[in-house]
Amino acid sequence: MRQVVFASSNAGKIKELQALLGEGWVVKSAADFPQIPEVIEDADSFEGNAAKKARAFAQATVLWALADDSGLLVDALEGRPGVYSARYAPTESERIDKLLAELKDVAAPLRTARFKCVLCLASPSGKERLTTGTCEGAIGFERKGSHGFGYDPVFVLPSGKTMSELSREEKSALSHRGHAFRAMLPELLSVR
Ligand code: ITT
Repeated sequence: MRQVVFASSNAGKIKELQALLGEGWVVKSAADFPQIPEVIEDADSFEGNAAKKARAFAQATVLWALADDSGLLVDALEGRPGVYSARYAPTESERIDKLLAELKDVAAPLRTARFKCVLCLASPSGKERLTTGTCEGAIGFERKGSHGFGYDPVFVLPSGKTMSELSREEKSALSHRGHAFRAMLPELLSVR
């Protein structure tokens, strides 16, 4: 069986990546390696943070490591929260409340936004590969749906549904993470 460690503590991301990988893999995550210190995400780009997380886990575990650095870029906020999406407010619910409050006077046509995901696959011997995926949408005025995680309940797709109204399979077919993952597949299949 192929083995990979997800350099992530985000349960939502881990579930989505695990489903995308499918059968035939032994998948570990940060929870299996409590001795590895938390990686400080101090790069100013998704690419920099993804590479930092993947490199740290590949070196510490001597396994291939896959890291995901992602976030929400809102046009009316000049790209914020961006790389700071996880740190925009203390909890998921407070992050959505803060986003809706910041956009309260912004009309529907100006609420455009996108999710971005950068994946980094790093080998224990120091090889690294980065892929990127984006997903276009807009920020709604209220939460809708019960699936997914993070900003999904207020991220409205061109279909009019929020990301939270999609099943995991439907989300992965069009999401930033799904696109970045499919671009990474050839490299993942070379993992032994
Ligand atoms: P790890 O670094 O441990 O992987 P994290 O949550 O700190 O977990 P990031 O620094 O990459 O991860 O922050 C990404 C944040 O962007 C995440 O916490 C969500 O708030 C948001 N986000 C990313 N992908 C998302 C998605 O598919 N749906 C909703 N929100 C998402």
